[in-house]
Amino acid sequence: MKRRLFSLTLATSALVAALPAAAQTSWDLPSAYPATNFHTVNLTNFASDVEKATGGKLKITVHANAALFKAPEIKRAVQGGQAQIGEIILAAYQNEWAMFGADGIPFLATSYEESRKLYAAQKPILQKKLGEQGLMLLYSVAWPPQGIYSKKPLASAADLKGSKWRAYSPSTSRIAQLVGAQPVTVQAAELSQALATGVVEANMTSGATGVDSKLFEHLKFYYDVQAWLPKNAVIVNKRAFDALDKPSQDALLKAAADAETRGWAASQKVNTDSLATLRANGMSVEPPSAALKSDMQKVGATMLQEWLGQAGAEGQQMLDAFRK
Ligand code: PCA
Repeated sequence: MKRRLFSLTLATSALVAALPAAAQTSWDLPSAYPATNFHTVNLTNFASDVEKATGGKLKITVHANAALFKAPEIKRAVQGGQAQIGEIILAAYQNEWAMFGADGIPFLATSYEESRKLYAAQKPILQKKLGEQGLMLLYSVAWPPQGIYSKKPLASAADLKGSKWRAYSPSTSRIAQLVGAQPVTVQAAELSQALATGVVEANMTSGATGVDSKLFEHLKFYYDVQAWLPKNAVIVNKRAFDALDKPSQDALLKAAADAETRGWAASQKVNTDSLATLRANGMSVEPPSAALKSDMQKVGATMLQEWLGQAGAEGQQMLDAFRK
């Protein structure tokens, strides 16, 4: 009896000692891109804003470069609560719900201005869907416009036939099929390695990822097609959010809104800077020929029809809102 009382006292004092620590919440934030990537830099600043605004009550640790979860696993990890918060690329989840892929359709929205309009049209349904999945959208930022990297010069899409094409989403795989290339899905964190081992001869991505993954070491041609601007989104597990006190929730939402503004500006700047870096590293950076452009536009038109077939009335409504 005495002994039990003793251990009870011990347990109580342990609990008291743990109290100040329990008042601090620590969250893990998996992201799939390198620490120097503009999205990741923005995430790090976001985390530090949150920590400052909450007086250290909410600490978010950013795990860059797919170190905690691989890119395609991040969404499920946040849904399941293995990570409280995470950054995903929406277009990668198009097979789960067509609307996630709206910003991955070639030539639907090709400039920052159009991309913002598309985001505005997408946002309400995105929030609703994520809400149903026990998630919340905190903010979303576009990647720079996507162009074609190739080992060989491309006069038209026919020159892509048979080439090994790296994809990061269902739509980038579909492009490969439509131009007769061989799609292989490789996440950004493994792209350099895939190039070094020769499993990739062409791909579509941004200047930003071209610089991150030093694509100029293996692919000498970049065609600035400006085909679409896919978005990353920072999502939080709703239960984790609800467990925060109100001031911490407000601080998180405020920091997210600031990060969104910062991120879009950074994306635009990185676009210009990274194309210059590609050139400085000996890459040919040119607009596509008229033939290559029109071939890719045809691919885009096919994919928009296919996407509408997948997305149904909800997709059409979003498209109407975007085009208004
Ligand atoms: N970079 C990411 C997605 C879009 C982009 O510009 C990647 O290549 O995986």
